[in-house]
Amino acid sequence: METLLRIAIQKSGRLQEGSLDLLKESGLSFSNGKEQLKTQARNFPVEVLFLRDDDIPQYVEDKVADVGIVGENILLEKQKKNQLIRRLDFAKCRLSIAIPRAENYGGVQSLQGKNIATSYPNIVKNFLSKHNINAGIHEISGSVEIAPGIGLADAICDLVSTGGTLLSNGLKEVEVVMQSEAVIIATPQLAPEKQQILDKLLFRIEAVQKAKN
Ligand code: PRT
Ligand code: ZN
Repeated sequence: METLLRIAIQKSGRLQEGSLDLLKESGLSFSNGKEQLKTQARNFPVEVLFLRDDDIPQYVEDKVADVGIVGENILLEKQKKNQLIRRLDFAKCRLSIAIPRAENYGGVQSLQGKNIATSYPNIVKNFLSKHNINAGIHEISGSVEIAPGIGLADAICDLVSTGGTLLSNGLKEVEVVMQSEAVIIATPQLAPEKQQILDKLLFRIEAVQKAKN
């Protein structure tokens, strides 16, 4: 049986199109993607799995997928056995702390004793302990920006790209915790035949990236 490299990408959302475009621009052609949960390239030994981005690091750790495309924010948050192989130059954003616009901010120390709502508890925990801040973390999975307005938290930590969402929720960005973009992750040790396929794909991806810059 032919060895296939299994690549997990986001099923739908902000990473989906960029991920699929990258594979197509690298010369891979697919019969169809979106409705199927799995599709095989016609002209390259690659199989694509469509998953929720949050699940991809675990699938890669468990070797259900060999490689995945996720945001660096997800890679860092999930703390799985994943290797960062390459940054991909799309889905750029930052993970930032924001507070109500009317409030004064005197540096990270102002977060002492506050309650922070976020979908990224591990990243926030590390950030706070690095700065010796004791603050409560309130984990919520979506609509984080409304938390201060409804009295659920004093501050939030969420992804920002244009800043429009913060603005329309009466918040201001006060700390950038990390910068993020789409990245390729892989299991720490790929079988040699799979590594060969990945190397060939990475070579093509590099050519695509060079042509764009
Ligand atoms: O269903 P699934 O779990 O797969 O998708 P999801 O809803 O978790 O993720 P999705 O599709 O929203 O985002 C996927 C990835 O895109 C994120 O993990 C980031 O790596 C990246 N990305 C880039 C962003 C943004 N930019 C972004 N702006 N993800 C989310 N946002 C949201 C942000 O959470 C906030 O609500 O957009 C809003 C802010 O945008 P601005 O432009 O108003 O600042
Ligand atoms: Zn998600």
